Amino acid sequence: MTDKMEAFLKSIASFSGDLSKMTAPSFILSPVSLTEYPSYWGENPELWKEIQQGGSPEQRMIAVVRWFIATLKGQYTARNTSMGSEKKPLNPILGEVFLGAWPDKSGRGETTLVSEQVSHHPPITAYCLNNDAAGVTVEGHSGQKTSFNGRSINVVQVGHAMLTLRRPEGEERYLITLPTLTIDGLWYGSPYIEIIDSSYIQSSTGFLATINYSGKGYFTGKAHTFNAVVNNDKTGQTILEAAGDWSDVSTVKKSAVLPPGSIFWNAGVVPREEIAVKPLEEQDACESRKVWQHVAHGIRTKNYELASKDKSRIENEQRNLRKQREAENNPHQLRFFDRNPADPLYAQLIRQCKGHAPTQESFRRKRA
Ligand code: HC3
Repeated sequence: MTDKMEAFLKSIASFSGDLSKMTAPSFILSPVSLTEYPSYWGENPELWKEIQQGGSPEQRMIAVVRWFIATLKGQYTARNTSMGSEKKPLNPILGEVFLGAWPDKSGRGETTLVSEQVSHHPPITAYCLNNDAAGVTVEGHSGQKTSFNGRSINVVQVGHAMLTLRRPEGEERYLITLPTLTIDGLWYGSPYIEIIDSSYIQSSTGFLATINYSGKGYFTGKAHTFNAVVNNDKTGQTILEAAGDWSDVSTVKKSAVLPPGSIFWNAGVVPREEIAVKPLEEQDACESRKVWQHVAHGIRTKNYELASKDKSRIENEQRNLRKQREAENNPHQLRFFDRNPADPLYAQLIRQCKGHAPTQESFRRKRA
């Protein structure tokens, strides 16, 4: 381990609060802002069509669970694949936005993403993905509470996602809670994520998916393992049990709808589709890649002096803007989202997700 890494670990050990604000060694820095991360929810657009095509509430619930499992590979392993290890993302500024889309292909329709930094302290990103052809919208927000236990970082995710499926007979909702992560491999200078504990998907159609995660421990265990059980709320009947590796292959263990032993999801054969974003010249000043263009360039070209100089410039401008707003009693206005301190839809569905600490508020895309 390098001296820099050792110094970094010592500083994490004595740090309490928001890890995203910590100075990390240069080799751990990512040129990507956290406002871009909601795009991981949209990288399998074909699966949205399949949700809508499900012929019964059971089939649609199973299709939602499959889509959710499919997103995990991108969410939690993408930086390892593209940059060699988990990295520290850029900490978005208040009002920073990330906009993009996955184009229409073979009639599946266009999927759009709007993501906005709705809070800086604590950092919270709100997002909305939409596909009119599939009749699917995913809205949510994401924040983190981090702690260090001497060996790994524990990240409790604050927030949730809500998938809305527009059907001829009315809307169906699927509340998705977010799993807890650990960041291991720090002592080897090669951080990676494992997902632990449980997360849930509760549908308004009366099904609860309980997804248990385990990973590669210090001595034993298999990386990226999950077991998902979907039960009917009223009858308690299990309509699906699926298990395997969320970043690779999983199979159906038990189901009233799918053949036991069949592949549930094979992350190895379906490539993740990256979002398309406007060229820099066409982006406005608040768009993420525009805000961070010099910092990102500095990190990519290992010009850390440039990166750090421009990062300080951005942070100073933010500090001044904050002071000015306070002095003028002119609070920041959200651009694309409404903050909803008590969402009744969320309150109704979260009750079923036993054991999950509820987050109070939600963010919904402003309607035109
Ligand atoms: C913990 C994390 C920031 C949050 C990232 C989240 C939870 C954001 C929402 C996405 O849907 C999923 C996701 C994936 C990765 C999570 C990041 C991993 C590392 C980063 C820390 C703040 C960085 C600090 C740790 C270290 C040592 C790598 O620098």
